[in-house]
Order: sequence, then structure tokens, then C-alpha cells
Amino acid sequence: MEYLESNYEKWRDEGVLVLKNFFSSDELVKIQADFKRLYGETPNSLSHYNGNHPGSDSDRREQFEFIDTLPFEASVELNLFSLHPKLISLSEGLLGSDDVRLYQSHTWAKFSGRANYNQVLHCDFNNHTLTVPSTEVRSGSVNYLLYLSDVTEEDGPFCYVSKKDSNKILGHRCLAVNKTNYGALVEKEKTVVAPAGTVIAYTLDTFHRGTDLIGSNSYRYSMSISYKSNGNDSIGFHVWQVTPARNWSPIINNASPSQLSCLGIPKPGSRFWNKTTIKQTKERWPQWKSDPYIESI
Ligand SMILES: O=C(O)CCC(=O)C(=O)O
Ligand SMILES: [Fe+2]
Repeated sequence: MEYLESNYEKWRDEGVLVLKNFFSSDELVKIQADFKRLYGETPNSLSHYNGNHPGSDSDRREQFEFIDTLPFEASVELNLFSLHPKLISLSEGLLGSDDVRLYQSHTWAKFSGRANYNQVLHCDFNNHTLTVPSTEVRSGSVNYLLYLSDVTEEDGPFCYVSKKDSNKILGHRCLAVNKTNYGALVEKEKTVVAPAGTVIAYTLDTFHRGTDLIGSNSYRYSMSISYKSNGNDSIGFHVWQVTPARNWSPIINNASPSQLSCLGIPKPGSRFWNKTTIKQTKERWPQWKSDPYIESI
């Protein structure tokens, strides 16, 4: 994690880290094949449709039309991608915690012409907490946007304003913009044009926005993923337990104890585990790898 040490101040002061090629093209082969199968490369080739995303207006609904939530009807690799050991350790480093939780995991495809993906600059805290972002970067949360296709200027790149710049323009820790200062903020915007495999990490108090796909046949594959420290009840998004009817087996059967703990499954050694809970969990998930849990009691 050398890049973390050299980038920590940047993360704290700017609120964004762009880690190009964090995932190698080899690591993306199965992931991209799944996206292609689930979403296709044009909206007309879609085999997957999830059009009921609640939004405040039709524009919003359209932007979020091709979005899905973990677990996915896809390979083990895609199901475990937001729990990738490299993302877990990056989150631990950025949050300063050795016990982190995955609280958001979406696949998301965008297609030129399908919606207007331009957003206004905003901070994401609104639907991650009922209060405001923490002033301590380590007690907050880390949001990731993962590029899973190459993103040029034409493919709807993510744009952001560093906290250093937004603090200068809006005043320290201002979380809202108005008509008077919006133009100055936009002038400081940086555009993330980057290859597939890039990870953009950003805090809940960093201004950013999605942009429109302007290529004639562009698509953008991405995942939006969020982590927080264990015990931080002020932040949330998904409740994993609420979807038992979805297929959790690729995850339960293949994830390591440390990956499962990011979903709230107690680690081996926790008081939760005893002969009864292990036996009954095994009955519920026969392929679950229970050895580390058995060994720990
Ligand atoms: O997709 C993007 O580039 C950013 C989207 C975004 O910021 C959002 O939907 O809150
Ligand atoms: Fe956002």
C-alpha cells in the first residue's frame, strides 16, 4: 500500500484519490464479460433491465436505469469484486480502521443517447446519512467509482472539485452551492479521463458530478461502492439481510471470512460462533466454508 502512504495527505486535504490501473486488465476480464452479458454495449442489446429505480423525477430515473445491487446474477468474480482484498485494504487504510463494512455495491451501465447523465456538482452525503459528513476523514466513509470500461472525454467521465478548491470558493466545509458561486466551482472542476481498472475514491463532503456520454455509440461500465468503519451507525445505504430471495450463494460459498465480515458476518473467534450457530449456518448454506469458524471455537 505504498500509494496510500504517499497519497494520504492528498486524500485528507483534497477528498479525492484517482488510482489509475488499480485493477489490471487481467483482473477485469471476467468482470467485463459479465457487464457485456448483463447490459450489452448498446441499450438495444440489453438482456438485463432494472427500470424501477425510485427517483424524484424522470430524468433521475433514466440516469439510474441500468443499475443493480449486490448480489448480481453473474460470476463469482463479479459478486466478489466489491469485496476484493485490494479494495478492503485500501478502505482500511483510508478509514484508519482494521474492521470495515461494505455498505453500498452497485453495477451501473450508461449509454449515450439513453438519458442525460449530466448532474450538477453535489456531495453524496444526502442518502448516506441523516446528518452531515463527519469532519474527520477517518470516521467518515469512502465512496468508490470504479471504471470498468475505458473512459474518454466522450464516455461520461466523473468530474470533481478538490476540497482545497471548494473550501477557497465556498468557505470551509460548505456543503451546498448557490447560483452565485456555482460558476467559480465549475471552473475548478477536474475531469477523470482514465482506463478501465481505475478506482476513484472520494469522501462524502467532496463536490463531484456525473457527465453526459457524448460519443455516438458510447457506453460506460462502472461500479459504485462504499465502505465505512464497523460501528459507524450514522452511515448506511443497503441492508444486505433484506434480500434473502436473491442469490447470495456465490458470495457465501466463496468469500473469505474477512470478505464475509464486510457484510456483517462475524469473524471466526467472535462470540457469535458456537456449535449451534455453525451447524445451523451450514444447514442454511451447505457450501459455506466453515472450517475457520470451527477451528476458532
Ligand atoms: O457516475 C458518475 O460519474 C457520478 C455519479 C454521481 O455522482 C451520483 O450519481 O451521485
Ligand atoms: Fe454523486
